Amino acid sequence: MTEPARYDAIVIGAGISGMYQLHKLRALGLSALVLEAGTGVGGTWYWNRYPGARFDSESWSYGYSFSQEILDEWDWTEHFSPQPDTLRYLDFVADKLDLRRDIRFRSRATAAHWSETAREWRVATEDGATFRARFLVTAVGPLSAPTLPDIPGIGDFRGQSCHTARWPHEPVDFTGKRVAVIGTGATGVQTIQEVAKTAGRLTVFQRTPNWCAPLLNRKIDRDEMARIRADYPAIFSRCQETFACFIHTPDPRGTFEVSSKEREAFWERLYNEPGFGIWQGNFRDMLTDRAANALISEFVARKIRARVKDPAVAEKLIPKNHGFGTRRVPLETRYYEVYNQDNVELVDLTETPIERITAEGLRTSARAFEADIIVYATGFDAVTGSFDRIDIRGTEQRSLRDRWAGGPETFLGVLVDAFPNLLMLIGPHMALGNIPRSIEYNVEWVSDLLGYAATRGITRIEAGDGAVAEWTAHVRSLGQGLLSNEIDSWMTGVNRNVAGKNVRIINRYSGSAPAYRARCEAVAAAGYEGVRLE
Ligand code: NA7
Repeated sequence: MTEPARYDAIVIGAGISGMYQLHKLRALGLSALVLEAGTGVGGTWYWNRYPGARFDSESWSYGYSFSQEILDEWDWTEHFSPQPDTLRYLDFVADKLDLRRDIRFRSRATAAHWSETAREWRVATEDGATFRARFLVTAVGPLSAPTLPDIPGIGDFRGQSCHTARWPHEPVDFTGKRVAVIGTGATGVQTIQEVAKTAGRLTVFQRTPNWCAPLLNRKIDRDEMARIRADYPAIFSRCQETFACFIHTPDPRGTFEVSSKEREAFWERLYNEPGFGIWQGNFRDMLTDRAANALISEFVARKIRARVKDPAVAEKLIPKNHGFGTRRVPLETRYYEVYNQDNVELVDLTETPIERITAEGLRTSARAFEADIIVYATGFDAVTGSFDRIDIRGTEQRSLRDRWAGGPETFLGVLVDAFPNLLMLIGPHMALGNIPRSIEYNVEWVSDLLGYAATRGITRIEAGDGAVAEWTAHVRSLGQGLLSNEIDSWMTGVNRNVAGKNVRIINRYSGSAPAYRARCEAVAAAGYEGVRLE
């Protein structure tokens, strides 16, 4: 019997965070192995190949900022990059940094167990392999465990069916086909507006409408790319200062501090600007003051009514159980106009729920729908789901899944006590804004900690007494008073397709990114106060 190969660190996931983490581990002189379930790099952008998938962040604010060479050599061609280009970008980065030689593809991690005696993690993959490492870094992503709807008969359908996050690598042709799309989140919206262009008949099955706003994407030509490149230092320093690392940040004014004329003009401007400005750059009280939120919601409702010809359909598309911005705002390109097309029908599942999937299509309480293709845009077991799918066991074989059954508990979103040498990237309790900006900070903080440990002969890192309780209480208190925590969504940890995920929890940090970084800096500056280093 030979012992499994041993590394200084194992990273689970070769998406944006795992790729950068590998690069940083090498720079520290540590041996590293990345385990990746897919056949290529890219994580989210590898898996989500559905038609219409693209950024809602400005491309030039989203890419890696750490390498001047990458910034110099990569040209973005659209302000909001489509998935195939983004995947090409991540492949380019993997080539540039020569990452693939330390990535084991087709390797889904199924278990990770801590051995106190060996002071190491043992990680098993689906294909039966085992690896050992002093440190385990999870780079599994907050939106990477897709969930199919809990509807009877899902295996009975005889046509083609696919979850958007498990899209085939070969293109799917919708031309003239009868297509059913279930789900109207950010993914559903992008899919629907694309499929509607060619489908013979598209039926959208909507349970909860979302407040969508225009994306206003444009191409980037060479001259504009040159200007963007010259502007990179300013762009990235702006992203460091904003609330959620976007180029947009809340307006310091309150909704009622301006006249109704000024307010209307401001919203009109935001609605006609590209990107998340209307969500991330709106009045500062939009997500905390009910009256303010009701006003912006009414503004967006008016836009929807103006864009959808049939007033009854428009009303179905206007959310009634939550205000604008309290769930993730899908950005759209002529999404509402899709419902003016003769080949598109909207089915409101609150009136007529789906009873079952059948061999020919699906059946609601009102009637049967035949389909050639069913698209499940039904989302993810978010934030903790990708951890739950791995049997992670810390000291005394305690399970992380059990530990987090009542909601995640962490220190800085990076460490959990009783799970020594486990370091999480973009885990629970992290801010989820313009995510690569948070990823870079997260990876650099973790790498600094590992470097600190390496130079001091530290072989065991664990959140100290009280640190997890204090940070968890802090994260929970930040969530108080936020209207977004009063509605079910992946942001509140609710997914009714997953057993035990029907209660709202605080799973993400809702303070500002600068405040988060300040706390992490203070911890590091005090010799990693709150972390037990042995
Ligand atoms: P979301 O935003 O979680 O959306 C999932 C959608 O699927 C949503 O409209 C759900 O309705 C719907 N859904 C889920 N289960 C069912 C069942 N059983 N029946 C009918 N409809 C269902 O996921 P996305 O992939 O769109 O986006 C996730 C994030 O990834 C996104 O915000 C980006 O940041 C990237 P519901 O609202 O639950 O009533």
